Amino acid sequence: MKNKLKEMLLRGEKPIGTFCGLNSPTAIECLGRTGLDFVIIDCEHSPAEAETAMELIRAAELSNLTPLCRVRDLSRSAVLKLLDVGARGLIVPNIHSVEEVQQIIDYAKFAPIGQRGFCPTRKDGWGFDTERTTAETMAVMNEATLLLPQCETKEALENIEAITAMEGVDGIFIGPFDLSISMGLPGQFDHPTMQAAFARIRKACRESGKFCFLFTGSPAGVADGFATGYDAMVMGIDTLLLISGVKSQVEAAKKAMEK
Ligand code: 3PY
Ligand code: MG
Repeated sequence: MKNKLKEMLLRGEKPIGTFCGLNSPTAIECLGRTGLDFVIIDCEHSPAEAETAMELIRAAELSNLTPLCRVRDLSRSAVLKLLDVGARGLIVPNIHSVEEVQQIIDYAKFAPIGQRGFCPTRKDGWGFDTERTTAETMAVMNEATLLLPQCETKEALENIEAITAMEGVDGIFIGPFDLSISMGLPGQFDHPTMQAAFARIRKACRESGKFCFLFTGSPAGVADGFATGYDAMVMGIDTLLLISGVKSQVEAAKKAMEK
């Protein structure tokens, strides 16, 4: 049970991922040929549910992309189903408090860290992948599964040091849009108050030995993010990448036609 993304993070490499909104296994296979390291199947903002996520996870595994999922809500089944179909990590949106994070840890991590429910499922080849005991599988899965609450509310920001210190939290995923909205500065990522918030989250992650992920819309944003000290960058959404890629080709074609 490997997690290529986690191995890259531990080696201090610079993994780049993107969100899936197309929800097509073929699109994931195409992404596997682009140099990306991981994909995030988005069950929050896209229509995908766990059944669709399973097919997309299969495609990602075949394409050497680490499959992460963003959960649709904070319910037990939302967390458990995505892990059972093979997500190698969960992004958890709209977090406010330590109590909410503890609930998510309880759902997502096996004992002794949490109270995740056990059943032979796709995650461990229905029990046929290895000769491991149940206890060994639980320990391996805890290790190979990244739990990344999002910091995207002002309440989560206020509690960020306590959240990053929690056992079971592997890192923080900053949602710049929702955080800026929650702080009354929609989309103003360069505002000094936002920059101070981002720095506070990075510091909390660094001091507790946790990974810090940031979402950005552009290649320049990826380079800036790594230069600033983020551990992983998420560049856009496959839908947007499709539109901008085709749009620039159409524009280039029209320009060439003028010659
Ligand atoms: C946000 O910016 O709010 C996000 O959740 C990015 O995915
Ligand atoms: Mg968000």
